[in-house]
Amino acid sequence: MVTHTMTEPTILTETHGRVGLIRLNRPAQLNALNDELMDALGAALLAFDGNADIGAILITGSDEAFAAGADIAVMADWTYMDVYQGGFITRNWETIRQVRKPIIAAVAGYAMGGGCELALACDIIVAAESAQFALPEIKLAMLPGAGGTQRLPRAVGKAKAMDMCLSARTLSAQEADRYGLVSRVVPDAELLTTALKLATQIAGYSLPALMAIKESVNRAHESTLTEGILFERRELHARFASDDAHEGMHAFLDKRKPVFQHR
Ligand code: CO8
Repeated sequence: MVTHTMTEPTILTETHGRVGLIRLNRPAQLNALNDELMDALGAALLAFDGNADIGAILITGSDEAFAAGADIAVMADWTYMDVYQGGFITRNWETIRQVRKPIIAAVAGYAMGGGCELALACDIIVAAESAQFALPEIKLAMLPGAGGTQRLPRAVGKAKAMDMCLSARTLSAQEADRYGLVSRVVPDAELLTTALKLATQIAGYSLPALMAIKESVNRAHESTLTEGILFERRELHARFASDDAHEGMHAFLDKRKPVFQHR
């Protein structure tokens, strides 16, 4: 299903089996992320997250741009009070953190500033060969303020993160792959089919197990090793309360395909 409104929508949503697909849709602005788009993106993410028929979410842009960053035209004259009292970023950029289902970013072309940060907030990044990743906010005398200074070093380490944040260095898809910023690189023509295939594969697994894995991996950044291992152990024990885990193990032993009920 494609969603249409009278004015051109800033995002388009479709479902493909158990995959919810969100396309960023401001082509004339290279998908620059304004409030309208971020509000719509947040609402679509929460709707898919709350939909029992969806197991994984895919976010993509156009062939030219995943997103060229926050909308500079909108921000140029904002004051401190505008952004502080308005809760800029917190208000609608952080919705993605609430999503418990796996989110895959399929990135072609520019992933700049907030576009790169949006991709970094996803769980898996599949990059087309044309993808370019940068945090160029320093050129505006700004800073990567949608999680970039925190998620990038966790992804690629301090050396590459400082280089990118302080010099505005752009990484090619191959460099991003080598440094650990992306999960896979594919030819541009195969981006969406590969990402959809991956999302479909993931969405076919047991949803509560996927959610537990996502939460556990994310916990690795939030805790000591001892605390993280304890969290993981609790999540593992909780799998034994799930019908799907028993079905998965018995199906293996019976040499048949498991039938998951997502519970
Ligand atoms: N915001 C608004 N409009 C944009 C943006 C943007 N981020 N990026 C591109 N556009 C618009 C251009 O203004 C242009 O519009 P028009 O046709 O009306 O002139 C159209 O998109 C096409 O862009 P270009 O003509 O520039 O296309 P090129 O192919 O020549 O260049 C680039 C593509 C290299 C991506 C270039 O557009 C560019 O450098 N864009 C800005 C990238 C950038 O600086 N991004 C970071 C923005 S700041 C940010 O994301 C912060 C995130 C959260 C923290 C908030 C603090 C800032």
